[in-house]
Amino acid sequence: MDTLHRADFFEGDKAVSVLPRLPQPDFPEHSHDFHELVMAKSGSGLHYINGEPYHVSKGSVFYLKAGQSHFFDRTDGLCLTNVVFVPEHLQSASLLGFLPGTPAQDALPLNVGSSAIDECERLFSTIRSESLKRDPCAVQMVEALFSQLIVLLWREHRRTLDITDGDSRLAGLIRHLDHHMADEVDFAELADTFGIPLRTMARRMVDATGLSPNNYLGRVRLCHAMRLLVKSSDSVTDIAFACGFNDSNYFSSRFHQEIGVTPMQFRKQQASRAYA
Ligand code: RM4
Ligand code: NI
Repeated sequence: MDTLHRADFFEGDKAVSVLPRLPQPDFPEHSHDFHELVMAKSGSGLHYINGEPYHVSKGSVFYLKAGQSHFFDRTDGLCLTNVVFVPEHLQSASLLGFLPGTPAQDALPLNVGSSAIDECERLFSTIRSESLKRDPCAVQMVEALFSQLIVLLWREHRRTLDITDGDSRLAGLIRHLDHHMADEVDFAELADTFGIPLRTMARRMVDATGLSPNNYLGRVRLCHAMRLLVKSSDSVTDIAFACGFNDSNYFSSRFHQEIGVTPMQFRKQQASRAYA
């Protein structure tokens, strides 16, 4: 597997670099000797981090530390921006404590709302133009802007936990699906619980996740199934049930349709990958 090196991605003595991927082209699994914040702007796909799949769509933010491996799969118009940085070179590295845990620590990716995405975009383009400046203050400016980005993400993370906010009600519903994917899901009931009219829920789900409510639920279930196939030795039938499928054959055929291999083949592939 490739390791990307800091020498190839930073301007001068800058500790931060903004790399737009509009769209993200196919890129093989790799790790870095720097840290990478990935923020999706539009489209959707699967983001594998250390072999574990996560749904990615507008507003998903992932924090990858040096040494973690990742790649994207089943992308559909996925556009994102990478903010890469070298913590040892930052003067304000203590700020990094504000970033939520990485998926490897079992935290779900962070999600930010539309107005925060716009604010991030503005910061991205200022960081890019400052990166090209040669005066000594540009290094400070890039770091100051990067600090703003971290604070913005931290505040946004706190905001999405506040379920009285309109945007956050949808975020709450999505979080609920993420955590209760094994249960039978009644969308009308959920719409009611989260105070979102059923008619607008579907539209807002497509807007937020790039997928219809049912397809999103299917994706969360498949991602969980992939994790269980790799991490446990449970039977395919047990895994199907643990992920909310009540028919193991239906589960296997959906899995094949989405991932291109059967659950057992997937388990074998991943096992041989681990020893490669
Ligand atoms: C690639 C891809 C990778 C990133 C490099 C710098 O296109 O986005 O994740 O590490 O760029
Ligand atoms: Ni990368």
